[in-house]
Amino acid sequence: MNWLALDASAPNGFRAFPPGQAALFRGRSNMLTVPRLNFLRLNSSRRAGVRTKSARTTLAAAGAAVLVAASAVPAPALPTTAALPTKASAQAAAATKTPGPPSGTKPGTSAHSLRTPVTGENFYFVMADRFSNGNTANDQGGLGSDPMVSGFDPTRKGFYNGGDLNGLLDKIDYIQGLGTTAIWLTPSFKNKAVQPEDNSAGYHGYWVTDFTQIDPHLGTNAELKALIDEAHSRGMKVYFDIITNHTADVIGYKEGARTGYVSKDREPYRTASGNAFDDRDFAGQADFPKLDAGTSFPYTPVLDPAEQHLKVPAWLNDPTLYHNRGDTTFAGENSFYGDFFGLDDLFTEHPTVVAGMTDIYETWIRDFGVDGFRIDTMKHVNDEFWQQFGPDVLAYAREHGKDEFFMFGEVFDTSKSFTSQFTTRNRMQAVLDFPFQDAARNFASKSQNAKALETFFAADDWYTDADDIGSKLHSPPGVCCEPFSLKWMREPPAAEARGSFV
Ligand SMILES: [Ca+2]
Ligand SMILES: [Ca+2]
Ligand SMILES: [Ca+2]
Repeated sequence: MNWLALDASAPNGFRAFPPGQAALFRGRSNMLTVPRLNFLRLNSSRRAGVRTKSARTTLAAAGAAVLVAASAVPAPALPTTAALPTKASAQAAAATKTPGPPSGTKPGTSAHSLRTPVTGENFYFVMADRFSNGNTANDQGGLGSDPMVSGFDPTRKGFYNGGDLNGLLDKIDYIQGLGTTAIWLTPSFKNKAVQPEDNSAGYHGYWVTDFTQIDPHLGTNAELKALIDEAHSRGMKVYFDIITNHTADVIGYKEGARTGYVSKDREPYRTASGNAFDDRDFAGQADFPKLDAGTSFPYTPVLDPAEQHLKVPAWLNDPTLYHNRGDTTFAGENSFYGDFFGLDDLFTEHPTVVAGMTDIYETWIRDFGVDGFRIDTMKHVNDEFWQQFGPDVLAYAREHGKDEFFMFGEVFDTSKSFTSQFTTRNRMQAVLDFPFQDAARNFASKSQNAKALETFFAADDWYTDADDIGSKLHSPPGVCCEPFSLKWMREPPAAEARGSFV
């Protein structure tokens, strides 16, 4: 399929990317006018009784793009070098695509903190494995020629195709030439190369076994450092796509693999000495009860002897730091506690997990200067985890000179009453705007009345939280600022100012 991205400079507001090229998701400032243009065109045509299929189609396609991004559906084969623009043409393109300042920073007006510091960024969202092969020596990840071991098979979409960080670095002129100011990498840590049960490989990065190392198929930590340093030297940022909810499927159950979910009501957690308790009563707390793999869980976690020390850091090899309740059906309690198709769901209520994940990601900030995180599967992790992780990581980043450090979560849900909880109660900076995606798509491709869009825009107050109060005291009337809880998904009320990073 082609990828589509919102692009104010394109005739219809969208830009299509040919197969094999990663999508460019433009930052908010350039996207703001796009929905309005489409809405106006559609509305005027409806009055005239003309079906505006193209507007609905393009907007719906843009909405679909985020689902592709979020679930890391494979893109087609890698483009050849010849398919990419030359440095000269890229630079020429850059000259016409460099974004202007956010409107809130016009001379004479107060800076609009909703739009700083990230809103001026043009993101290039890229899966290194599908971008460009800069080093064929790493294609098999050092695991030999058998695709079911190495995970490398460029003829199959579900396997590594050969792209790597060197390929990104080689073509950074091209990426910058598109007007990119921030590169957003899909998960890039070392994965379990192949999960035979799925007949697929970890090219997408969501099956992590080592959170301290770049996947050998993609390169080395030194190559990542080189990429980030080069990006920084050009004034570009680099964002990581990170996971705290689960690791690769390494733990099995004595009772059987990928088994059905067992609720806490049916089988409560038990302390190492066998007493039932509710983990939520101790979430994030130092007095969290001691657990035992043999007595604490509804299923008994077991490890293949060859994989007992597979995960890094070493604390991840402790099977009591996982929920061990069987597969999720993505509903209710099991949405938090269940395994995604066998992926080992971390016991994110446990203080050891909170501290361990915080340390992992702070290390990437300290040693590599990463500029921010897109956080995967946020809605499948308990509130208390985010309430500690978010402020701690943000404070750490700022202490290490990353004044514009920014995290945004994937809360795959279309209800503002739910998504907003993560930026209010849970103290995270931002979430991706799936409610907007849903509202726009319903209007654009499902023939829903525009009234639903109006209702959507009118409901932004769900995102208002305590740190709005102080900022408003320092802002001119009508300007709503959130210096800490920057919510780039939430725009001022005026419809023409709405944009969304779908
Ligand atoms: Ca390669
Ligand atoms: Ca979970
Ligand atoms: Ca598992």
